Amino acid sequence: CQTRTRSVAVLGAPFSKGQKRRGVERGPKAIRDAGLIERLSNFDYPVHDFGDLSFQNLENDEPYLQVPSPRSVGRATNMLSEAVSNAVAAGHTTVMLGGDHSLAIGSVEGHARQCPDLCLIWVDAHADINTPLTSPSGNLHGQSVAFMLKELQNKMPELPGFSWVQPFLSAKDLVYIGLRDVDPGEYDILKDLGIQYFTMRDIDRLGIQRVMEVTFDHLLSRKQRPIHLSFDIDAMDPSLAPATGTPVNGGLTYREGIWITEEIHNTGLLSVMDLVEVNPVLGASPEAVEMTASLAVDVIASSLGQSREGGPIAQTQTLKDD
Ligand code: EXY
Ligand code: MN
Ligand code: MN
Ligand code: MN
Repeated sequence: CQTRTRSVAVLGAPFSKGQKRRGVERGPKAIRDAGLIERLSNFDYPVHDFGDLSFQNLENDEPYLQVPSPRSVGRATNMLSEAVSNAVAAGHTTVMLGGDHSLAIGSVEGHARQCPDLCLIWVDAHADINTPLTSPSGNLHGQSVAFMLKELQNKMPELPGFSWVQPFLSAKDLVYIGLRDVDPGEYDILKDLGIQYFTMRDIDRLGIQRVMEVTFDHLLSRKQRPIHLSFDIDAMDPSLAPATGTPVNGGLTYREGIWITEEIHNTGLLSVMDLVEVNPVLGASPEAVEMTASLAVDVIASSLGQSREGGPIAQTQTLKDD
């Protein structure tokens, strides 16, 4: 995690076994078809599209407790972790296209291998912090953060496929933005661990500008550190992002979403981002899919410096080790 060059890596992760609906594995293609690479090539830094990872189908992946496909998710996230770690080591600002949100276990872990002092901004309608024991659905895309947190280590059963991942993140190094559908077990965890989070109600009350100020105060006031942005498209209002598996009304407006990503870009510290849960099979029409995928492109472009102000969009930045 030393020098960040002016280059971007795009990595597709066509994977859907962290939840039960089909189609989210086609997210990377939908986002590329909406013009991602062309959009990024307008920027004045090189863009490396590493294509899509290929995930094999695992036979005999029986549920563990009530968790479906644990070995498939374990293996896919392990593969993704390697790929993200390599991309970061090569000096790229890395963009991971999902796929479902269980993939973040791999992308954040791989990022943390190169940048152990990273902080995590999780933009989502959901907290994705169930443990296999609190989860109402069993789905691993609703549990990703629980695998990362050191404080939850003794609450996590050993899941087949996950022996490769050890918790690596502290609760204080995480901020949520956009929450509006939190399970009872998740609420207890958020409160017990004192995690900083902003629900949609908090955004209504404070305004998105203040929310971002407090976010950066919380994560960056002691020292500058690399940011991992994990952006679930269902954070956005379903009127803007209908093609997703678990839509929840009352989400971020377009301008709130773009404010978040512009402010993250402006820190100069974005190191890896995920854009997940675009499911082209769930759109009610081709237009609904196109709208969702081009919103994903806007969110990514804005995170990487596309500005409503115009002007130069890319700067070389250097992150120094401690
Ligand atoms: N909290 C619910 C569960 O754990 O099943 C729903 C999780 C949906 C997760 C989405 C992708 O962010
Ligand atoms: Mn999510
Ligand atoms: Mn979500
Ligand atoms: Mn800039």
